[in-house]
Amino acid sequence: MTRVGGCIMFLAFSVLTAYAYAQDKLAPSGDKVVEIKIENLQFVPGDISVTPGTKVRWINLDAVDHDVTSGDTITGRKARGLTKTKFPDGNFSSGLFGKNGTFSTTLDTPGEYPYYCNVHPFMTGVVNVVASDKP
Ligand SMILES: [Cu+2]
Repeated sequence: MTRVGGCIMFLAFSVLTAYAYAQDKLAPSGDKVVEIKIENLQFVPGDISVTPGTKVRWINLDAVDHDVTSGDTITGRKARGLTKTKFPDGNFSSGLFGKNGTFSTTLDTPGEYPYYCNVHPFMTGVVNVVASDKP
């Protein structure tokens, strides 16, 4: 290797190292992401527990559009005769997203966050935000 070549290699290594360091700085330590898949008209897993500040990301693997709306629904036999069966609580609402689309939200306050899909109200899930490391 020539001396110039070695210098260029060293420079490239330095720049890459600095870049990696800068990238690392952008993501605060403890920045966690948990993914929930939407597949076959189901949220998978449908019930998860995360620590406060975790980013929860839903990814739609179905060919049809879905959304993620926090709140509760009443479905099936229990819904008969009811004029209102969806009860959004306003914590989060994704709007429709299609195949391979994602929606993310970060929940900082411990609690139970039920959610559903507006198009398919039988699709429900819950995110439990618990302060402990071991839910
Ligand atoms: Cu849906």
